[in-house]
Amino acid sequence: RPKRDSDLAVAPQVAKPKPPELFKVLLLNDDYTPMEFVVAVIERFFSKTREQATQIMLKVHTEGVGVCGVYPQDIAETKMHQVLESAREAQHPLQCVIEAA
Ligand code: TYC
Repeated sequence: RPKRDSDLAVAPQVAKPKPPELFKVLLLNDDYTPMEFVVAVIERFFSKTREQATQIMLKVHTEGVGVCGVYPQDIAETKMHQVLESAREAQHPLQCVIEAA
């Protein structure tokens, strides 16, 4: 039979944007970092109010770990690095990690 345009057709490329993978940014407790420093870090880098930041800090202090926020991977990594650099600068042992949400 005669060639038709449709003989060459391929599956149309349909854009299917996936929502980004999300990561939790966690703070870990230690015996030395001042509570006030932890609260200030949570306010500054996770856009929390002083009241919210204090609640998160106290959860970390009593339970050992707490979630500061949930973000796409690149943003979560940036926030973790900002926390670690701020702690290093102030010579506090505060630890921050990310974990798949
Ligand atoms: N445990 C610390 C203290 O008693 C306070 C603290 C809270 C440290 C949260 C780290 O992620 C942390 N000074």
